[in-house]
Amino acid sequence: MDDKESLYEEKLREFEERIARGEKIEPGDWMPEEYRQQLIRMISQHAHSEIVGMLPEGAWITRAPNLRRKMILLAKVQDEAGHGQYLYHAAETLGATREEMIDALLTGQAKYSNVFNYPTLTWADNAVIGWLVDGAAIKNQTMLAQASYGPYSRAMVRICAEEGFHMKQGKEMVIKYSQGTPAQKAMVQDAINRWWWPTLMMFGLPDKTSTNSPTLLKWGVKTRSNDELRQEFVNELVPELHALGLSLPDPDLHYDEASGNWVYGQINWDEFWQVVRGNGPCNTERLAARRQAHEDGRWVREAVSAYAEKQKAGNGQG
Ligand code: FAQ
Repeated sequence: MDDKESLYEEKLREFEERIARGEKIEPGDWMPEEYRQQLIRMISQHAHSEIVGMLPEGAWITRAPNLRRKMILLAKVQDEAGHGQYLYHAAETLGATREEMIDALLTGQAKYSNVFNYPTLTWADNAVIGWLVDGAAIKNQTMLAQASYGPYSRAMVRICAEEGFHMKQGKEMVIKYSQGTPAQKAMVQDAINRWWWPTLMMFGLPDKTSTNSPTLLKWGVKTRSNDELRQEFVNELVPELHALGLSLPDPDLHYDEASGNWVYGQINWDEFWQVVRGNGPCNTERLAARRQAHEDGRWVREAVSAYAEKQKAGNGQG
């Protein structure tokens, strides 16, 4: 081993010891390049998911059934924009630029959560997104609040507090509609039937095929595996939905006494890859909406940078 290699090994050992002691890695601290790249990948995908995730529910703001629901939905969609901001900032601390990340999203190179490429066909979809999709997001993000990278973990703490409210408002609606008129019950059941499988896919690939998990687990970005979190989510949701007289679109779903798990059927990973690779029902529409929003905001970005330039020139003169 030459000097350069042994220095690297020494730094890596210190880095791993810090993580094992539960210390946070902060911007500017030494970190392996692979750790930095994994974090930029995951945090930027997460940020894009929050921003694209505003669209399916945002489409219902003008059609909310009453003022209370409209105010809640407005607040929720606005929260998601804030989450995107925290996360883009967290990725910037690792050296990624906002322009690069946004460019990757708008050119279709970046991934974002599969689940936001499905349409919201009825009002009940907002209820089910709140309970199921936000519920799945919280399960994952509560773990990520323990992540070894300080800025990501702190962003998660703030985000989870808001996601808790999102989940509760969705659950409240599902409970209400499941006990409402036959039409309301049918509407919420239909929404569950359409969102169940895409929600399970949100947790990522099965452990045996998840390419990124080993690195993320080794360096404390994730502390639990995709399958563990998915199973915990299923175990929590199934009895609660059944208690409301709602069913799940999985003929193989059954309770296994030995493991204490609700065992679910085969997830359609072919569909998942179709959606993630750009061929889902709404990918084109989602990216078109983001591109339009980016274009509409161009004058704001130009005005802000012109103002900043002017301030700089002014300061220079002073
Ligand atoms: N969708 O090796 P793995 C929300 C990709 S936020 C799309 O298993 P990993 C809030 C993956 O990127 C929801 N792509 O990946 C809200 C990788 O590709 P790459 C988002 C996926 O990273 C609620 C490849 O497959 N949450 O909902 C997905 O270990 C309501 C191999 O996969 C986060 O982003 C997927 N579901 O595990 C907003 C949390 N799964 O990059 C509005 C942070 C996998 O190698 C309304 N992220 N892929 O080319 C994570 O925890 C992880 O990144 C996972 C995936 C669990 C998403």
